[in-house]
Amino acid sequence: MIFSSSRISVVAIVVSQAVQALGNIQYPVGIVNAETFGSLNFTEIFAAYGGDMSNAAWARSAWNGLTTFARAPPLRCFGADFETGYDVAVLGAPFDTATSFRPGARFGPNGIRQGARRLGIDRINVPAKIRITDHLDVVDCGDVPMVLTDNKVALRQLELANAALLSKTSLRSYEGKSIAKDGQFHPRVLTLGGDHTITLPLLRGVAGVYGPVSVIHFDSHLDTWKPKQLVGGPWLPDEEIPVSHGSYFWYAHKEGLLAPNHSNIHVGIRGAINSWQDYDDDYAVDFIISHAWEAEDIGWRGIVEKIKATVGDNPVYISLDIDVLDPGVAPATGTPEIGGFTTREIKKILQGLSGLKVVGADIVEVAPGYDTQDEITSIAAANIGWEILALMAKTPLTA
Ligand SMILES: [Mn+2]
Repeated sequence: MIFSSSRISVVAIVVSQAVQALGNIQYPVGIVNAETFGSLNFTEIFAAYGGDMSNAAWARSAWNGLTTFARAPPLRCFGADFETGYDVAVLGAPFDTATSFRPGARFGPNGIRQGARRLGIDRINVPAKIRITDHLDVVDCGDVPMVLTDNKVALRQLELANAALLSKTSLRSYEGKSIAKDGQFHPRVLTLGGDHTITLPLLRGVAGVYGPVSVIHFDSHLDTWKPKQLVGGPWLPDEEIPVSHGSYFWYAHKEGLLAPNHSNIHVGIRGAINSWQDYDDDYAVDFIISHAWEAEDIGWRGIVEKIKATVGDNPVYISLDIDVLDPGVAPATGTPEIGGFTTREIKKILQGLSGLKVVGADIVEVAPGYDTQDEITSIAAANIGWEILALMAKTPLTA
């Protein structure tokens, strides 16, 4: 930051007056005076106290500095730092104008970052027995600027930003062949939403790089509704009905982004439906369903087995709606449903997915405005992101 010289002189006079007023009283911390003020070198001063003034160190503390996801280094991925290499990009998608009930998920990215302040990408995940930074260079790219006035344009902005990150080669490469269509190793993206509509442009990105992906969709709702079914509305004959946070998977299937033969799975489903036809329509877009009550009926082990049997050896995309958790542990979301997973259950299920080739992931529908004062939802969402990074760290994308 550059101060004008007149501002510096005004400040200098104020300091000088303060020094005079204090007279001979020696305050142990009073080291700035009119003589020293002009030559203060803040970089040197902080270095003497063990301060690292690099960009990477900016976000390395739990309670001061810049707030990034799990203290990942901040990076201008679309600007000055475009050439810098990394393995995983955390990306914010502040968008909530396609929700059917409570809006507010545009504040999700920074809510989740705030919830992640006590996490660290360089801290050890004890049950997973892994330190993410031993295996991956993770950066926080900040948020995609998404316009507030036109969903189509906003989603296109995200699609372009995501594709820009995926088009790079990752910092690390591995023995053997990559599962990417071009045989190269590309960065993976963990996106912080945003309402669930953002998953459509994100799936376009990974399907472009890896081909159709098996989606593991954690949610209380199916999100495979046909566009018209969800919104009804005033559409003219043949008019295109905009995508929403309940229909994006229908579009994804239509675009060929999902792996075929029912190799996609919803986990934690419990929302009410309008007709049993909804379940038939869901099956028609290549998903199978694991309901929330299976946590009791077959337990986390049974759910993990079901997921693994569904996705096989396919490239996997994890899309997690925070409403998969019970509103008792994650109330700050657009369409809460009682009877959801506990945070302990979701951690066991995610840790059970070790070995899957996770090509990308998103955490969506966190609307911090409805959160408790102690940020319970943001903390849950952040920890889920940290578990997903551990899965990425465990399994490189080799064929
Ligand atoms: Mn959803």
